[in-house]
Amino acid sequence: MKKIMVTGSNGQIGVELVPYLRKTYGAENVLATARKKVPGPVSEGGPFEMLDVRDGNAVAALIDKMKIDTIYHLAGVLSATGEGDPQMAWDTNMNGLYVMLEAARPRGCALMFPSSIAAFGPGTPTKNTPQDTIQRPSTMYGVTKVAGELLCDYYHLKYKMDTRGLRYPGLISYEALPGGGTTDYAVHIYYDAVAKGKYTSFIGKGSFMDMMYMPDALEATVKLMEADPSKLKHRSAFNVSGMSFDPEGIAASIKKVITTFELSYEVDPVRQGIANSWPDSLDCSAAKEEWGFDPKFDLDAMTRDMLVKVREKQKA
Ligand code: AKB
Repeated sequence: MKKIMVTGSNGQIGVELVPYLRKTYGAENVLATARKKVPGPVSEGGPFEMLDVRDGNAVAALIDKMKIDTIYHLAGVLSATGEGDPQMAWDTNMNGLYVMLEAARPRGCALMFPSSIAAFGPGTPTKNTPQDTIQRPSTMYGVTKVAGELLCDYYHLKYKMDTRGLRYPGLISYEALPGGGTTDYAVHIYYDAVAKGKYTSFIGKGSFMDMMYMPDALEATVKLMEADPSKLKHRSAFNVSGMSFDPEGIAASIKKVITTFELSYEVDPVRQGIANSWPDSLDCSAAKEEWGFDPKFDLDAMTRDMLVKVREKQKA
């Protein structure tokens, strides 16, 4: 059985990936790590350790202690937070990744790297964005994602390390709120739709971005890590997406369930600028062909599920 370590386990993906991995591989085989211990399934449902991913000695000691063979390296700072403090974003995202790669390399661990649609930039074709295309991002977060993709590919080429990764779009989920991202509006809108029947969007009308519902993201992440390596032509940066919409599109979907829902705008120039630099919709054919990426949720199916789950959460 695999012995897995997850970093950044308290984040939006981590709080769901850790239980998903524990269910799949056995709770005792999945070590969750994070900078802080937060009561809940991540710290209580299996092994947990506090970890700063920039601390190479601590990372190496944990890999050795738990005989880890696979790392899901989720710790990182998102786009809007990264623009607020670019130096901190570089330190966490790049130094953290470098430390993880250097600890994983001599120990033969596989490593999953979460890249993002942020790895693209204003010069990238915006519609049906190809798997291999121009990548000149204009945010520090995007710079760390392109550099991370390249670094992981390099470790595979140079050291034959089993590095793999996805370019996540905006992820929509109800277990934990995202923090500091540009696509976060597409989560907040469901919470406000249930609580207030209206939402004020910080992203403007007509700004299309790729999104995916968390169940599809979890399945895709583990499917990639389980994929037959002989089928992988790409490694560290697969385009994946479940849907593409703008604020009007998600509002129209919510209105099918909450007919009185109202959307207004108070555009945040920083996050709008970031959104403008990202693709409208990705071409995910490489992920489909090389390892069978197969998302199930479209916008309306996700909306129906999110509204039920957020309602349950707000009642609790
Ligand atoms: C963000 O908005 O920063 C993230 C991402 C798309 O990487 N959700």
